[in-house]
Amino acid sequence: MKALLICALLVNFAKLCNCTSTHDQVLSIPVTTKEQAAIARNISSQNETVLWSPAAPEHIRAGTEVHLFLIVTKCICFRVLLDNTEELIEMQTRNDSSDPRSSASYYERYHSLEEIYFWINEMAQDHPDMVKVLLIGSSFEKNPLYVLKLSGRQERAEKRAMWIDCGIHAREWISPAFCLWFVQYSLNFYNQNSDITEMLDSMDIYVLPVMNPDGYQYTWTTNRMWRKNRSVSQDINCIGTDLNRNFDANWCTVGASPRPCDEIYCGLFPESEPEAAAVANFLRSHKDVVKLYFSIHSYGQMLLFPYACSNEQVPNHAELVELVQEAAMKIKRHYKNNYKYGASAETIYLAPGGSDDWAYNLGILYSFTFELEDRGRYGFLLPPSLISKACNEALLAVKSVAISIPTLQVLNKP
Ligand code: 9B3
Ligand code: ZN
Repeated sequence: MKALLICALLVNFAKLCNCTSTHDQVLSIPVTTKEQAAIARNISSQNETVLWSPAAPEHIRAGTEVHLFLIVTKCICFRVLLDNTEELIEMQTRNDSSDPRSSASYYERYHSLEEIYFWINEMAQDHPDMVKVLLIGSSFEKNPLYVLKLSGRQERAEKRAMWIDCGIHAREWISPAFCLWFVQYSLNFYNQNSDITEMLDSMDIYVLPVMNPDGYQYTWTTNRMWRKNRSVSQDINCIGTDLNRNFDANWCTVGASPRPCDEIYCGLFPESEPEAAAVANFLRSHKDVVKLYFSIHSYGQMLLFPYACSNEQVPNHAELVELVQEAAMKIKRHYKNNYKYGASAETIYLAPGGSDDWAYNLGILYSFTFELEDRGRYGFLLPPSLISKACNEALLAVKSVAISIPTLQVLNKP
């Protein structure tokens, strides 16, 4: 039934595209189940439709024949972006634990939450001199939040650190894939690649591969397009808070929603969610050492920095522009790909409660959100064959920014 409705809407839009027949239509929808009734209620509340029968959406029940008038007033063109989503999803979940965790091909696949936990264990076992696993908290459903602490072998008096989190948003699968890629690359290329060696010798690197484990698991089992965490709010009908609206940075103002059913629901209060609270507590207790913060999202190809929560410019705006501009130039040179860059509010949209803004206000003045590929075709469903390109260019950007931070460079002088 959902398919039928969407079908009907698409046929309508198809006509709109060339504008030869812009006539309105009335659909007759035989609603037979509760779920169908919910979908019909939802669609009949849109501006582009008028419910002819019954009189109001709340009267739609199983057994109701719904008559819906589709209003066609404007020309809207569209092209089909993806018409094989089921196939793509199947491809992405196939053989998730078949390759050895040390093989290159392991990093060119997506992995389930359970597999990522095995991977974390194995990294710590295989590299006891460079990797420690820290438990910083647990999710709403009591999944552990593990952070990998990577350290170079060089002893140094002054400890500095950098933080990377992945997987705040469940459906952005390239993000946890990047954290795995980053850890593997750092461990393999320490003492081989000069940037990685310099990074690990001048700072500890904390990596949280999946900030939203409940949501991530849910995208594997139930709904590939889930974004939020899985906490149950007061409103029994709707589940989940947007963790990137739950931090204490102009919390729940324009760009976030106080309604639990919305994708950008901000939660009951700042850090109401255990996942956000765990990250905030860890960073608060390490704020004197953490100089650099990265949060990895997709998609859109953007290198962003604060603020998202206000149109105000941060005091070191010009310096941050320089850092991401340099990184974007390197991506362009090496991978022929265009990344946009700038302050979030003007580059993407005004949005409060984000982790990077909160980290910035805590005093981490080099704070970034990176939006990785897709290049405009697959969206969240980036095929495994494109993981390596997406991760390599993001890695180049992280390295570029990290080795250019002045406070860290000073430490590298003998
Ligand atoms: C949003 C915020 Cl609140 C932020 N501080 N930085 C980036 C974004 C964009 C991401 C979001 O949460 O909507 C894009 Se997926
Ligand atoms: Zn995101």
